[in-house]
Amino acid sequence: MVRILGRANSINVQKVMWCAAEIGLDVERVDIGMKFGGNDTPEYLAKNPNGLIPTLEDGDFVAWESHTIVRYLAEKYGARPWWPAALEDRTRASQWMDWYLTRIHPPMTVIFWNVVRHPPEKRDPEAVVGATVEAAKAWRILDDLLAGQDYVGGAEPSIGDIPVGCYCYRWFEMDFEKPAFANLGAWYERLKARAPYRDHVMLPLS
Ligand SMILES: N[C@@H](CCC(=O)N[C@@H](CS)C(=O)NCC(=O)O)C(=O)O
Repeated sequence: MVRILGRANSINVQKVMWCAAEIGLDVERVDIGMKFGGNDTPEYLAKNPNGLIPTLEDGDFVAWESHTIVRYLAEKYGARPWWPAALEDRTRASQWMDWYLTRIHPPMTVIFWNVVRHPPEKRDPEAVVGATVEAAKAWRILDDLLAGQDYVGGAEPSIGDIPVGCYCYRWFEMDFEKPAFANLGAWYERLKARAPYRDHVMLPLS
């Protein structure tokens, strides 16, 4: 059985678990990271020298980097629409996965740590304000796109929805002042209608 090493409240583990559930793949997830520890042992570092989660084990094959794992699972075990049939559609999906890394992740991680994860005395409200401006510039791009289509790759969901869809939950559910995005909100409602998204992404933020 495929094993995913990583705690359930990690956004990077959530991407992989959501993907596995959408393609109907049973995986075993092992709690590793933060309060569970286990990611700094020689045994873990031999699998993932970054000491980060998630790590995939599929028989003897080991891989890390959540987006790489999502692509691997969708290509090996999935089918369309999650792994699009046409190269152009897969490339479009991949584009939004890379866009997450360069445009959405940097400001959203600042917001997350300063609204949720840092203890109150360590939170920096100014940093949240600045990061919200940056995040909103990026979300605006996706909001504009979603005015004309239901999912980031077009009419059907795909792996392209997965990373940004995970941050969409955090954007809407974290308690901080933010601009409204109607199309993004409608897409969020479509994601919320999916049991795999509710089961693996919509977990209490911690
Ligand atoms: N680019 C990596 C980032 C991995 C990463 O930063 N993981 C975080 C959790 S979201 C981590 O391992 N933190 C240390 C820990 O949980 O102990 C990926 O997408 O897999």
